[in-house]
Amino acid sequence: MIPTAAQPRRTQWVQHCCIRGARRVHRWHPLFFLPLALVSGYGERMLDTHTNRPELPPEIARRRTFAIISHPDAGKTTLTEKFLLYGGAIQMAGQVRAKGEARRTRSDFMQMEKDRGISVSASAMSFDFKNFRFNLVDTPGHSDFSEDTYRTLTAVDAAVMVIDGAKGVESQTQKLFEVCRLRDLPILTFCNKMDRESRDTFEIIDEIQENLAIDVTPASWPIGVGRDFIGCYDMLRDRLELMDRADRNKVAETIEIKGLDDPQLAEHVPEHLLEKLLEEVEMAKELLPTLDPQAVLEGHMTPIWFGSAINSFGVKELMDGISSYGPEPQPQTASPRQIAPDEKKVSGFVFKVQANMDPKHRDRVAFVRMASGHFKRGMKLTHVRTKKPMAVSNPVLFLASDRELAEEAWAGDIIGIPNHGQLRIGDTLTEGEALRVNGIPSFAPELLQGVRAGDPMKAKHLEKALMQFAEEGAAKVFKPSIGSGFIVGVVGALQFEVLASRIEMEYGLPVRFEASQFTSARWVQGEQAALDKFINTNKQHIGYDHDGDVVYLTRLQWDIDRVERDYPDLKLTATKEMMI
Ligand SMILES: Nc1nc2c(ncn2[C@@H]2O[C@H](COP(=O)(O)OP(=O)(O)OP(=O)(O)O)[C@@H](O)[C@H]2O)c(=O)[nH]1
Ligand SMILES: [Mg+2]
Repeated sequence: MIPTAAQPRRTQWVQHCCIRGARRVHRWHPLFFLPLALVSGYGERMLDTHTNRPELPPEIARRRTFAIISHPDAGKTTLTEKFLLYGGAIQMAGQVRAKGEARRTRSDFMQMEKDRGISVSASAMSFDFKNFRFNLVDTPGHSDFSEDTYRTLTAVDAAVMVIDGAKGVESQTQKLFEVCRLRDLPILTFCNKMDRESRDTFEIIDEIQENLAIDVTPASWPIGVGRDFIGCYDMLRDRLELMDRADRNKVAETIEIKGLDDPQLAEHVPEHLLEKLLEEVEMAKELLPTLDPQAVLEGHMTPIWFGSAINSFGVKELMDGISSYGPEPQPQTASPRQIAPDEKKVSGFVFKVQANMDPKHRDRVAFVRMASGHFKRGMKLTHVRTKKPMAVSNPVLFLASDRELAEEAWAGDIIGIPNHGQLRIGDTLTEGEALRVNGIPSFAPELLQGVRAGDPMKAKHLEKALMQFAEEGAAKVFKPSIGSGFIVGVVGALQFEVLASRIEMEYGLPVRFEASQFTSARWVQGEQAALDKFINTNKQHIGYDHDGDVVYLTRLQWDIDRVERDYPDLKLTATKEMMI
């Protein structure tokens, strides 16, 4: 064994793992000592989910609904593009790398996303891959938009966590991971950008295990890094996947081999890389847990694939992994009872609303996750919040940047329902039963700014635009009871920029955001008489949100404490429950 630079560190790691590994084996991996091939059953569905739940109808069982999450810039949108490419949804993936006009990705549909090369809003896409139907949501990584990402996580059954091979587990990855854990979401990991100088493979795996407290099992093992990166050894199927650097959209070349001592390996892997590969794979097989499908479904273990999204490398293996080890549509928490995906009756809930998504269709679309049943176009569903019937006559499926009329949808699918503002985030649709899906988060607005139209004559137009964004959930909008203008509340500063850009693009209105005299907003609830008295004595602090609900605006925490003390009959809250 030739000592390498990474040797001393790795030895430490080995010692550290031997101790921990032994513990892990007993805790999670009764199958650890069985040959890998017997355990994994990769490729076919061999999952034994050990539950008493009846088998799902095949149409539901073939659905995989997941979000792609990570720290900004790890490559989520690029990966989404390649998914679409392999799913046959688009001919040629757009170049995420190109900024400005040249950038034309399918999931970043807003102008600002195209200009800046960052995602500011979650977007859904449906496509077939082999026998499976994937419903994928690409999420923004920037924390200023995390409300959107957190809501998305309520609508999916699993998450693909993307890690930048050079950066490892970053702050936002950690936060999002915690949210997934709260919801017990299974997580599959993709370590991206292996074509660049990246960290030692063991180090990356260890960092995930340590920081996120989850078992990591390598589904593939990278061969070389940076310029030397030539592909991966598929740990689940014992074969080589070699990357084609010349053609970014080309599917990797697969070479079947018979185990690690197959002489064919030497024909494809240069000597200096082969030695390291053999040593590392042997060590990984010895020290790291073997893939346990049940532990993945329970969220205790994450399989990791290595690749390079921009070079389309490792993506297909990840997709196979999602098909084989990702969960089927799961039951949905709701009150007064849980909703099972195989219930005959149709139900679904709104987790996102987006206006003016496409300049060709100037309307508002509610993103609905189907929770149960087999939905058919034209069905009349009950809008539980208002108890009104709603004929869903033109639901859409999101296909790449286009939409197509959805003739049907099954539990697990994400469809769009165009509407005129009736559908709000958190709303549930059923065939009559008063079920309400709960747990959709709402963040307190942390930054407040005043907003004015560049042209004072356009104040009415501005009001319309702001109300639209408030209903969409993109911002909180308050109209102070004294004076003119509006106050906008958001979670992160970048949201102001997105709003300004959208108001200009979508409504043709240049606007100015400016410092506001207020810094905090609290919704005020209570008996009408107590509320009226409060409003009358605090006029200069009172505002109304887009629903006409009363909000107390101030810049002092002291004021809030005072109101709470002086008005014990009133309740002040930093967030407003979306579902009334
Ligand atoms: N070298 C290299 N660059 C990549 C790879 N994948 C993505 N990138 C680049 O990384 C940058 C960020 O990629 P995106 O896909 O926009 O990242 P994202 O995670 O969607 O970013 P946000 O949505 O803003 O959080 C782009 O410039 C990509 O071209 C890769 O495999 N190798
Ligand atoms: Mg993105």
